[in-house]
Amino acid sequence: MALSMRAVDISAVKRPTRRRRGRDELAWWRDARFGLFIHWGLYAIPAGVWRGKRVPYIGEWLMFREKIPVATYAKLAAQFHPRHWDAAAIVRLAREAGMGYLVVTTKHHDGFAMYRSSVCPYNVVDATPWHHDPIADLARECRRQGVKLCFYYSQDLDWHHPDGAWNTWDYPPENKKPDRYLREKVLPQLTELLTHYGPVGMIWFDTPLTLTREQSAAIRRHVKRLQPHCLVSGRIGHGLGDYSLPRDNFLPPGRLEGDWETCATLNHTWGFKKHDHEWKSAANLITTLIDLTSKGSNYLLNIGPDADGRVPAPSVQRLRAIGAWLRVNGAAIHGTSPSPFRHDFPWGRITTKGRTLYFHFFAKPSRHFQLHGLRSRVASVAALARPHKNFSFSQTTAAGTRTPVLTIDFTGLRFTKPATVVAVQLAKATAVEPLTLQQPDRTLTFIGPMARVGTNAKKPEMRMGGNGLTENWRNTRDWLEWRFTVLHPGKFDVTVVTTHQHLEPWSGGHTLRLSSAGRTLRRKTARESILPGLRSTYFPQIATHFGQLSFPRAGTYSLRLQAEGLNLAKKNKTLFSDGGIQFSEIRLTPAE
Ligand code: FHN
Repeated sequence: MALSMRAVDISAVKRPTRRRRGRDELAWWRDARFGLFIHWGLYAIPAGVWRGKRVPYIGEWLMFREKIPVATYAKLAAQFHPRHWDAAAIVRLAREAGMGYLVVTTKHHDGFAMYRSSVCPYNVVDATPWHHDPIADLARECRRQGVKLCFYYSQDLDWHHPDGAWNTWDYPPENKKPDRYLREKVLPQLTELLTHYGPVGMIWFDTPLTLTREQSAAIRRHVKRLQPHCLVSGRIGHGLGDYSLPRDNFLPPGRLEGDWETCATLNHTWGFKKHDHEWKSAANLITTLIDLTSKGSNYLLNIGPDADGRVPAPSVQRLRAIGAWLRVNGAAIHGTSPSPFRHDFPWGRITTKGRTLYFHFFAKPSRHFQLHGLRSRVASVAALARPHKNFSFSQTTAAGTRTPVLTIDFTGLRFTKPATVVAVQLAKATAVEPLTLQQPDRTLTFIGPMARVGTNAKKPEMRMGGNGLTENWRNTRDWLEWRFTVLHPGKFDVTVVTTHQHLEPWSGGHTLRLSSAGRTLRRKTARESILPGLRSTYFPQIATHFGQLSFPRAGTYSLRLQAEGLNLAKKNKTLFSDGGIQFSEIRLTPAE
């Protein structure tokens, strides 16, 4: 398939994977919440530079970007002799970071096996002067140090095998026989991986772009036949995974249903690139871990060792910083369940374990902190780091509504950056208000997953994607509608936020009609500003100001958002985007 990589991130699964397995098979993975991704292969040698030129895009895609012939790229193997490879140190680093599993590239899209393979001599033992199997080292160390071993395997894209997908510069597409590639390479290599290294936690399949449902199902069956408890990642395609994956580096707008994992980079690349120095801060990574955990998503965070096997120092520092935070606050992450609320809070996030709610504050809470919507009775409140000091609290009902309000007196709370955790013990099981609620800072945020999808047609065409964004919103018949509670009446500025993957075109210029409290606002979505925050890094949150709405009294209202005119430019439709309205949220902020 000819494709310009300029506009493509090949990370998505088109349809979220349904939860298919019993809870037990996923239990270790859900408990871990946090894992280490390792992208290591021949691409670490050029490290993003080819024939003296810096090659844009992620490092492991260099062969594709430069259309390097197989015979030329394969010569890199002769230079692969990593003097500093230390599997024990890498597994120790994962443990120190508080990670419970590790996913290592056994074969990436370049087709080079990073383990001893008798299926194909294009592997690290036979083709390099190192003659060594690093996957065997990792398997041994994972066993010894108690980290679950998982394998990344590129089942679809393979630029080395004549029948693998997407190398059309060496091998004309019309001659390709994908079944032969599966028979000759994929299935026998999976047999090796699942029979030579002991129990494998998961095969992390990736980029399901050309394989049919039958082919993906055959791969899944093969894995389960060899190791019935081995999980299969969502990117096996066709909804056949044991859990779902959104696109790389994606942070959902609210809590997700089912099992999810976001994989993410520490800088921008997966495979080592010597010029990529844009490292995310430790604070950014810790708050991302909290955010994802509160939404029911695991966090798989990547390192890309260099050609000598060294993990870049900034990666090590950041993973250790996350570990230091988790040593104090790990109880609020590991083994937790998502927030009982579907929406985010302006002050932080919530995770849960049994009858404990963990409030993760991203800034020091005000002395009289308030939470709207918790129906359960609270038994006690204490900081996780200092469990002996209890904070006093009260539970009341907001005037004019039946919304419960919890007030905590945080006098004496020591706030530590980037996040301080407070454990709120409930007297009984958790119960919360299901509607969108005005927050104590008076803002209101309407997210897709809390909306009802309505239509003037027989059936809506628009869907709410499992990752919390709208899909196929390409008509004027469907709408989103929310019921919500206003506690503090007044006038509000209304902002509609849409999004896109940053390498792809943004689909804007849609005329939307927003109606609530007897008023209708109309605007064309325009890139007026980009909201600051973690989510905007890879999926810019594009804000269009829609005007103002007033709510005269406290109570329950409804709000509807519908398209009146669509801009369905062809260029906005890509492999991963339907080109329609990519709705993220509506924000109401007090106007005065
Ligand atoms: O194409 C790959 C990419 O190289 C990298 O392995 C990421 C990790 O999620 N997966 C694909 C892109 O989504």
